[in-house]
Amino acid sequence: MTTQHDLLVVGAGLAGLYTTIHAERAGLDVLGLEAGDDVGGTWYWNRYPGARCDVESIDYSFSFDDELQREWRWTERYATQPEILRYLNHVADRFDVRRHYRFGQRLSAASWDEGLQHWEVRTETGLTATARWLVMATGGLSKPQLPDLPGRDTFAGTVLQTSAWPEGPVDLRGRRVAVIGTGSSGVQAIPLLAEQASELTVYQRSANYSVPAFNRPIDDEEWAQQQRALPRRRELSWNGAAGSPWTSHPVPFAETGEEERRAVFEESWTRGGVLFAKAFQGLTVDPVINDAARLFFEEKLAERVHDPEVRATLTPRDHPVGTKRICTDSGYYETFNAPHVTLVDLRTEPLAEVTPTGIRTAARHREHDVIVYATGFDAMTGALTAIDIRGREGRSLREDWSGFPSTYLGIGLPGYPNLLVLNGPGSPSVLSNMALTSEQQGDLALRMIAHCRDRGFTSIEARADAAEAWTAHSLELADRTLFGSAPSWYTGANIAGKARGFLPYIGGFKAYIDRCEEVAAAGFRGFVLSSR
Ligand code: NA7
Repeated sequence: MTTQHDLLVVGAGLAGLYTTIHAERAGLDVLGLEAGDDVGGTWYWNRYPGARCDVESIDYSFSFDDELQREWRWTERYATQPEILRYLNHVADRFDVRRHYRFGQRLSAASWDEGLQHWEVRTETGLTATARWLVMATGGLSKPQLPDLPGRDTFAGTVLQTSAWPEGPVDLRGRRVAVIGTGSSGVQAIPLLAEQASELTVYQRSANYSVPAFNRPIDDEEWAQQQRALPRRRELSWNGAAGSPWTSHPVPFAETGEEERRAVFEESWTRGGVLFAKAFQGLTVDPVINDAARLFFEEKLAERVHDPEVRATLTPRDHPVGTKRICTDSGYYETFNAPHVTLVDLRTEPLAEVTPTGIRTAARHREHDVIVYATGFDAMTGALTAIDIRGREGRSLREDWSGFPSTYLGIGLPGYPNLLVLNGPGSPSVLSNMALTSEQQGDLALRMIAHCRDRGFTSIEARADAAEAWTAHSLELADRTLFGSAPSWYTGANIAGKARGFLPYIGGFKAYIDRCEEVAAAGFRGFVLSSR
């Protein structure tokens, strides 16, 4: 039986949960569909050892409910995956949101019915439903990428993937473990895998910049202090470029002397992780500042890795600092000082094939009992193009997005009325704190719906020219930075055949909010509103 609703929300991660909670409050009949068997989104799937958020726990949490903010006590500066998943379960319980969801329901198709002015969706298990509004809260990093390596499926040992890690303990003691991939996931997992494995071999294609998290437990005193500072911290985050309270050094790089520069780099280093890229304004724009950051990083690396050859392999060569997301680690580089850990440089020793017993490179064969793939995601578009989405006159999103995706503010797609994409390409979300961007995106979607309902419109659709202009603006801003020179998932470079271009909006969270507010205040300028 096909059920009928006002709104379908796909996904039960941060954005989906927020939207569903607030849709109910707005009096909408909402059905949530989630591929996982419970809430959590990213934090449901990515259960690999060492998985942590690289945004501080106090910031990476909902701000919409003061009691929720006060009652949830984070235990560490950077929360682990289990703790974030517990938090999202707490949110789901507290706002009784699960009753709106059907779990274990992965969307396979969605099509717009122009006559009935609604979306009809189907899941892989055959569930069907209709609704006037379809909110896609499917996540920016949720379509895993498993490389098509020769012989991949012949491996007779254990195959693990960071983004689909099994529930419950995985015993790797005494086993010869290989890891392919050294992005954030690999960098977080490797130190913990090394603690268990008898031999750990890391196959690295590109070296990344990784900065220690300087993680620590939050004691009662720090917690009390954080609570006192929270209102101000939130205010700074909502007005900041990345949804967090941190800002760059107030003095421009060019006006600082050597000593001041070192002090600034040192301070931002000890802030930890991705915050290093914020040391100076323009660090990811100006090659001179970037190079100074690179030299500082390389000095730190020399302190962390003893063997000069291993260190050289771990030194990033293919991108400026911060133009791929800086990894936030806990003992990553130090792991390579251990005698049972081997680093294989796939640049000099390309991977030839996976065999039933291990991995063969151009140089030799190595035996493994376990292969861990930490090979990333088809970011920002992959979760949507995996679904057969059909808009007006049967047009296909998969086809439309075989080139670079054109969106209006990330949320609106020309040709797809009432399809609202949260944290989509053209939004700043993956460059920002997802907890706050999810609130902003959920609100924007619900405001668009309310605007239509209050005025008797049955559909809202981004105009093609508005989407083109927004996308061109977004690409133009990215062109002014060093980001385009990095072969990253931000630009689609990690997926063979994917159209290249900087996918997120780089103008900053606050600038984006301001633009959304202008558009909303002008009656959702740039969208076509109609009634049938
Ligand atoms: P990433 O950052 O995309 O990293 C994937 C890693 O896997 C990266 O080192 C890739 O090398 C490597 N990779 C991918 N395909 C291959 C093949 N075929 N052979 C060898 N190595 C390969 O994904 P993560 O999951 O680590 O992190 C994603 C985001 O999640 C992160 O930025 C945070 O925002 C949270 P490459 O660099 O492409 O040469």
